[in-house]
Amino acid sequence: MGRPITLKQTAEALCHADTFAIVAHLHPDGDALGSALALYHALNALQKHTVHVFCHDPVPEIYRFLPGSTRIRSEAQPRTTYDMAIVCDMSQLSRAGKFEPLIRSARRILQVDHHVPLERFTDLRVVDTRAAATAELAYAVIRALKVPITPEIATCLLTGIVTDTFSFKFPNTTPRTLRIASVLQAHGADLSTINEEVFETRSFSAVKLLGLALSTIQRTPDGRIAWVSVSRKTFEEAGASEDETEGIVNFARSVRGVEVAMFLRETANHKVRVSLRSRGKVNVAQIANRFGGGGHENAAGCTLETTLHEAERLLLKEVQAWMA
Ligand SMILES: [Mn+2]
Repeated sequence: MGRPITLKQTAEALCHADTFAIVAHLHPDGDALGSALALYHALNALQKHTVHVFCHDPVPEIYRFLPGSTRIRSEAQPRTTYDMAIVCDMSQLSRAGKFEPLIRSARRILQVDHHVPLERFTDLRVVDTRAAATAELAYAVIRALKVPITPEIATCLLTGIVTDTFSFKFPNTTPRTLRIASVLQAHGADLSTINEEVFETRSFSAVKLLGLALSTIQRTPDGRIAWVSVSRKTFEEAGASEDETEGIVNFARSVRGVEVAMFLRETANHKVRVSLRSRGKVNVAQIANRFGGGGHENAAGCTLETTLHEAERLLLKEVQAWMA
């Protein structure tokens, strides 16, 4: 498909378009929302005619502090053809949920992403798997547009970086990550407030769920795989919703000797969503891909259409095969 697109060409394509649909992936995280909203603010600064932001799911409570979060639309839209759709933090268009047709009908599509590529749906791509967060790439795009970094943009982008690096603790944090973060802080993003909002503020039901979830922890006899499972019953007991499970997988990962951690939860429509984390050599993106999912080497996810118990069995078998 020809040579990779440069940031300059990306900026030109953005300048030529006048109506935009920015789409974050379903079950959004701070990186998807932060990147999408930063681009939203930047395009508004360029006085574009229409800039809409979409996400299949409502914005989780912990990300409602993001400037512009109330502008995110999750209702299906009447048929409109946008000059450009910008897809943030997703490697497959199916991750856009109900907004996939809206993206496909746009005149051009720009992909801004750092996942292992799974599907090639556009020629206009700012994709780099070495970036810790899509927010790093959104930052590069905004710089190429020569839009000033306002405190709003800085807050959105730094939230993306903080979310995906687990506050600079994951090995995806690079010198470039820290350089960008320092620029964002200098432009008005408040690092301690972001950490407080994303990691240190939970609802009562989320903490209750955390306790119930952690009591289910199991590990293999060799201690290299640990997992936590949450059934519908447990969600009901805690009075918690599916978007209140953020970070639970990291507790399983933190157990000494664990190389692969899994977090399984039963969804309302009786599927099983799985988060995978690894420490060391195991590439969990490849494991997730076996089940139709994807992600990064050390953090990935997938959804299985089966029971919780069967999902545990299938995943364990797959992870053990990869570790053998
Ligand atoms: Mn991301």
